[in-house]
Amino acid sequence: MHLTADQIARFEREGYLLSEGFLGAEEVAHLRACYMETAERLAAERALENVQSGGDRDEDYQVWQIRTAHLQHPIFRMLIHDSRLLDLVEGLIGPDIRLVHYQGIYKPARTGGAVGWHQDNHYFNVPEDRTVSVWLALDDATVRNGCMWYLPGRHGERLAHEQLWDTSVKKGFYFAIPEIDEAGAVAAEVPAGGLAIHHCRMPHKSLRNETDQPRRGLAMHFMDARLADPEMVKILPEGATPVLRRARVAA
Ligand SMILES: O=C(O)CCC(=O)C(=O)O
Repeated sequence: MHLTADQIARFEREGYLLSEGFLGAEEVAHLRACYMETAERLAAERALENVQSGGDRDEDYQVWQIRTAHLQHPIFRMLIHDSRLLDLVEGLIGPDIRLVHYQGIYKPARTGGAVGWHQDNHYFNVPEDRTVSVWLALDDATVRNGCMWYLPGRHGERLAHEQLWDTSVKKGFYFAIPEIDEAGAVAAEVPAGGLAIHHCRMPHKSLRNETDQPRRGLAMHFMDARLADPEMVKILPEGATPVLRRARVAA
C-alpha cells in the first residue's frame, strides 16, 4: 500500500496517520485466531509478560505482551514481509527497512490496563529518529477498549521518561513520561484491520479496556536499515531484527 504525497506530508506535520481497511475481515479473523493460540501457549509457558505492571500476577491490570511476535508464529513473520506493509513503511523511512521491535499488545476484557504516555524512540534510540511504528488493530480499537491516543504535532520533542517499576523486584525496562500537557490529545480509533501509524517521537498512550471484549493489537516498529544497530537490537534474541527490504540498485 503506497501512501500518497498528502498522507506523507500530513504524517510529517502531525506525526501520525490513520488508515482503515489495511487487512480484510478474513485476514483479521485468521490473525486473531493465531494471536490467541500464541498468547495461550506463552501463558502456559509463563512467558507472557505484563508490561505495565510490576506484578505479573496483577489480576486487575493486564497488558500482555507477545514479544518478538515473528519468532512466535509464522503468520506474524509473513505479515512483516508483506509488500503492502513494506511499501507503506518505505514511504515514511525510505527503502532500507529493518524490523527493530515487534509485539502483540493484548488487553483482556475488563482487566486490560492502560499504557502510559511514552515515545518509542526512548526505548530504541535509533539515530536521527529514523524509525516508525505501525499499530494494527485486530479488534475495532475504541476509546472504551483502549485505543491509542496521540498529541498531534508534538513529535519534535524529546521528553524525559521514568522507569515504571523497581527492576530489582521485576526485570524489564518499561518507561512512561511522568508529566505531560495532554491538551489537544486525540483518540486514534481504528476499525479492525486498520492501522494507527506514528512517528517514533510521537507521545502516545492508551487507556484501560472497559468493555466485555478483548482489545488486541500488533505493534510493528521499523528503522532505516542503513543505520548502525541501536543498543536495543543488541539485547534482543538472534534473528529478532531482520532486514526486510533493501533499496533496489539501478541496473
Ligand atoms: O497497544 C497499546 O495499547 C500500546 C502500544 C504502544 O504503546 C506501542 O506499541 O508503543
